[in-house]
Amino acid sequence: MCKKLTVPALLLATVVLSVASCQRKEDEETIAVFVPGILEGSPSYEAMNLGVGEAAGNDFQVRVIEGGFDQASWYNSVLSLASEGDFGLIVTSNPAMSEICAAIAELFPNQAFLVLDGSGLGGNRISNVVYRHREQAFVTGYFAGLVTMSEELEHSNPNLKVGMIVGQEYPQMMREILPGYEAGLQTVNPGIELEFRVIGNWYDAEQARELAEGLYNEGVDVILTIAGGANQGVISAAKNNEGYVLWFDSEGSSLAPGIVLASSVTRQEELTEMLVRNWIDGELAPGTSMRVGFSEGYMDFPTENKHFRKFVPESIQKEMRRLVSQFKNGEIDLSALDE
Ligand code: RBF
Repeated sequence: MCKKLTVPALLLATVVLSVASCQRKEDEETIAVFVPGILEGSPSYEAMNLGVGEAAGNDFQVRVIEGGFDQASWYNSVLSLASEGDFGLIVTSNPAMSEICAAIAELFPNQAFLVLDGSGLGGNRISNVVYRHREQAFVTGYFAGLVTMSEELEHSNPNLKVGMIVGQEYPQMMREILPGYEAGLQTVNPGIELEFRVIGNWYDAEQARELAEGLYNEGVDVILTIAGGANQGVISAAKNNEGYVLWFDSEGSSLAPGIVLASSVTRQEELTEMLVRNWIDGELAPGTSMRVGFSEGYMDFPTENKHFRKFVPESIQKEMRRLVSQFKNGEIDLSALDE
């Protein structure tokens, strides 16, 4: 039974432990992290995994299950996790997982689910976080526009051509990320052309490299890559062709300073940690769906990063600081387009 206790600091650790076990039953103390793909190289999955680990600490066991790239198998994999009944909470991330988890939650109403980077189509049994990807992509597109227009950046050429390489087409990509990126580019200059390429999976770095080589050879100077493990191929092509790369979801500039010029990040690790802690405290209500972006503090375009300050011309830095603060303080709001 849970009691309120006032104790000296010395006993605090014991109390924290006993409070935690009050709040969740013993048989619920295992958390499953279902990775729809593989962990390595996928920014949003790595961040989710770190966030779960931080919230779980030593009190909760975490089992990480990599679902692999056969997307048709994910439903059955999660179904078997839920039917095992060993997991108090199943955590996962990507927009396709909302509906999969919602369907399984109908069959196992006592199973808690947390879907990060979800679609919002999760019904009222699962907890869902939806990112405002349109604004994330708009800010990235605006920056790409400034890069391709720049006369100061060494590898920016006179063509007004920008690239984007993605793992696959899916509703959030086609309805929010691609149009958001394009709108950002065209706000800088309506004459900028976008070359969009799809790899067809989230792992083939060699194919990503070939696609990126092709784009750089056509006169593209900067490419946004959203391709999980295949992102590495875009970096290789940029190195061989004196091109620039933009990163999505996590901070990527340290992977290739001066080549990965900027990143638009989500605070997926912090959000996961916070929401898993809420679950531990018995406060993660099923059916909650948060929609978050810059103004809620869960999205950013880090302009104070050391590589950004070193490699991006001062005038572009200044313009990006202005744009980012307009998103943060709500002066620019694209959310009406998402409804
Ligand atoms: N992003 C990755 O980084 N790696 C992946 O393996 C991956 N697989 C995905 C599979 C599906 C079916 C969908 C809809 C998205 C996937 N994403 C993946 C994209 C990711 O969830 C997110 O939308 C993008 O990273 C943009 O924020």
